[in-house]
Amino acid sequence: GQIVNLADYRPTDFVLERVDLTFDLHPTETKVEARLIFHRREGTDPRAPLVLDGDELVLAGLLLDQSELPAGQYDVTPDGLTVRDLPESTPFELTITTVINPEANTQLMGLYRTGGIYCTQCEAEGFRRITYFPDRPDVLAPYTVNIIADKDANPLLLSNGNFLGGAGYGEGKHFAAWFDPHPKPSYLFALVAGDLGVVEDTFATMSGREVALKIYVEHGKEPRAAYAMDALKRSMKWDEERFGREYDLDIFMIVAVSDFNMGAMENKGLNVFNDKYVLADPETATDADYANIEAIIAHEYFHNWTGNRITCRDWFQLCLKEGLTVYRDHEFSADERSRPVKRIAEVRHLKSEQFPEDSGPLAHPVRPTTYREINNFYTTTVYEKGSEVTRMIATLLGRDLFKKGMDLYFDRHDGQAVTIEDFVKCFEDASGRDLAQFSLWYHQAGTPLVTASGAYDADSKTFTLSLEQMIPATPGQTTKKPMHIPLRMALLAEDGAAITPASISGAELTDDVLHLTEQAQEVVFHGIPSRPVLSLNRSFSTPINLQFNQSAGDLALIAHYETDHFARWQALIDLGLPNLLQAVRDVRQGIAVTCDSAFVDALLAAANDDSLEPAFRAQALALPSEADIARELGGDTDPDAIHAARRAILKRIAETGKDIFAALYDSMQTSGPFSPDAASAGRRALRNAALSYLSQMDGTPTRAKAAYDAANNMTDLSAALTILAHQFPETADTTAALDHFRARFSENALVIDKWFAIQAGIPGPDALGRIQRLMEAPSFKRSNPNRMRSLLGTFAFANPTGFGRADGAGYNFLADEILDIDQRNPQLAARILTSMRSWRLLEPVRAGHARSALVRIERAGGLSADVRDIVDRILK
Ligand code: B3K
Ligand code: ZN
Repeated sequence: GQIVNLADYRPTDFVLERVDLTFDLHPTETKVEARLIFHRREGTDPRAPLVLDGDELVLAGLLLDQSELPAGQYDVTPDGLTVRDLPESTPFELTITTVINPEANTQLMGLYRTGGIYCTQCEAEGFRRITYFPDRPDVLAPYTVNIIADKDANPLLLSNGNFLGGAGYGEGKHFAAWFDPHPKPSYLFALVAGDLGVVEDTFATMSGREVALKIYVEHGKEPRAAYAMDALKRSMKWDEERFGREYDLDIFMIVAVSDFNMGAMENKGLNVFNDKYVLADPETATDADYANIEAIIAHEYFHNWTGNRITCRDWFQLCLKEGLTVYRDHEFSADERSRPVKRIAEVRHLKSEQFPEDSGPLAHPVRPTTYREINNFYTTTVYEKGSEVTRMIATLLGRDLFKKGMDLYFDRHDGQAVTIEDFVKCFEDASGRDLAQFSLWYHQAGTPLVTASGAYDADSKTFTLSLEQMIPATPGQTTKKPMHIPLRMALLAEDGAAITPASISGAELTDDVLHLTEQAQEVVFHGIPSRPVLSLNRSFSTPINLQFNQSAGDLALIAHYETDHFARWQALIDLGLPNLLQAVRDVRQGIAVTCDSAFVDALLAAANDDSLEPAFRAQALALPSEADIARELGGDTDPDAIHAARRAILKRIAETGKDIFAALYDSMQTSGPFSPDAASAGRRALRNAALSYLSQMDGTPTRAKAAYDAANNMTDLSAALTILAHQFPETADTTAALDHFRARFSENALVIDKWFAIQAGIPGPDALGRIQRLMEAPSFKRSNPNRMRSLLGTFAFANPTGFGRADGAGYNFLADEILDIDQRNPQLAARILTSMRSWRLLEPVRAGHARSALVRIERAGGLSADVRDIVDRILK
């Protein structure tokens, strides 16, 4: 890949007016005729050639205004087509015929085959694998699409927009025509053809239009699409109520496919989904699966306005649609479920995925200024930190002004391809607030470190808070400016009551938001009658690392009294972390692990507090992961020591809380028919957390085995199986349960993915051998991304002791696999390779092994641009 720089952006020389595509589908030789009407953009060089992108295309015909083009007037290269001597001022029509091979398309970009159907994935640069085209997001046009295909094999012919009509075509073929009136960039193009079952419904929009809703799945799987349909209707309603956004076509379709590089794709009117995020029933889907389906259905639907109606000027602006749409889907889930529990889950995810990215070799700004391979920028920074930045705008402006800014954005930019600057300007104009400093959140990479310390003076009745911010250096950015950091806060009295200061100096305070804008700031709260306990960064109002040495007593008080339940959870984590970190040091020195009883007591008090929702209590019981602990330690990672230390703390909690856990295990049982609602899911989560602790205490698989046998839904079944496999590997009970599970669900690929993932996560040095044996299983399909992610992805991302085996065999194995996958599916290979991004934090011996494995990848011949980009940056 060539380096692409934001600074080099300029509009195209030609304006695309209309696109007319005809597909004659064939598994190995699909013919695509593209009729493109262009005119030269006013004010551009009248001799400039038309340069179109292309990738792995065979050009079979080229006409200008219906006449053959002389060979001298165009050039074809491996990455494009250049046409010269085009009309100066009149529109012209270019007719391009290409031949492509969907069957051979293992990259899953462009037009490919999966499970016997034709499907497309065009974002970011897949459309150029279909025809020669100005394949960039700022080229918008209405599309007409004609699809011709064998009728028996492909009764269904779908594309974007509204259905125009269809008819027989002779020789057993038929055709269908679609028209999408909304000008769109090529990355939103979609085509699906094949034989699928359908679930149908309708939605009446707020202005009274009826929209046909269709979800297409493999025949026989229709009942498993009911929840997705329900989530879709709720999303449509929510977007009308919360953002005033109405759907804009006669039909909205979702197609579920089993081979897909990511979660789903928001193509206009025709979303294509990884079937993992569509199909669910109680027997085969966990509560987490249901929640993911709801969130992803919502996310892709919300893109219709944030992404499709208003799109990105260039790929540097990716967070314009992704950060904003993630924010919208987070808000949707918070409204549909429990806001604090949702926030806890978001922050856990942000800290475990985005924080490591932002502190390692792959760190980049939310709005980057340079890339080599755009596929590698669909990152947790662009998505999740991008969402956090949007959330902070909402926090700074307050609900009403934020809404005013969003309305202005929809109004001002509908139908356009715009930039982050355009987006931010809408909030400045709506609120009158200067967001220049705030915008650094888009441009400066790295997680800010905020250091806080407080001092109470009883004589003057003042509480002084000293705040300092530091933005760490990141690749390409050594010096940083101070940012605008909105910290929600509360002051609590010893009895937990809120203290309202008489006045404050040294910082702006709006509602409960304290504005840190300088590198260092001293904030004085006046009229404080007694020593306050400060709850800082409530609801995680800003994505920072906070260094604030609060006493265990203060944290316990927050954990007990804060009205913001996120802050309660955070206080419990902050109570626990020092114990976990000390335990790691103790294990490494061969000393017995101890644990502060203030932490265990606070944790058990929360677990046992019936006034709290069960889902919250389950979150409280879920200790930071081994990777989280490694991150907090900040280097010299010894995965075995971390594992042993965490286990020791878990055991201590289990023993102290055994009566509580036993009682919870009984009382949290749900009765009646299964319901995936958040409250029932919370009860199951708490019950299974209790089961896990009880099993730790028992030290035998008996209880988990009984739970496995009694389970009547996938949440409980997979929880019990995970406890068996991870706590009691290779026991007779575990082996029997794994065999039973495989046999029972052998026909269901998504459940077999769980079977692979659970085993890939079994800790310890035997993991690698297990992975290698599992890869020999008949059900292991290398061409299926879900299967690869469930086995290799889980091993590399979520099994620190197995993958990080001291002899380096795990890293070496992964290097071989990456090189192999890269031959077929570079995007997948590059994604799995990012699991090695934190290699420099390992203790020296492991770091050496990891480095050699990476160097081996770097030196291998024939790397894709995707893997080349990641490995170069990780090693730099
Ligand atoms: N926009 C797609 C992601 C496309 C990834 C391309 N490599 C799904 C989403 O974010 O909604
Ligand atoms: Zn998205």
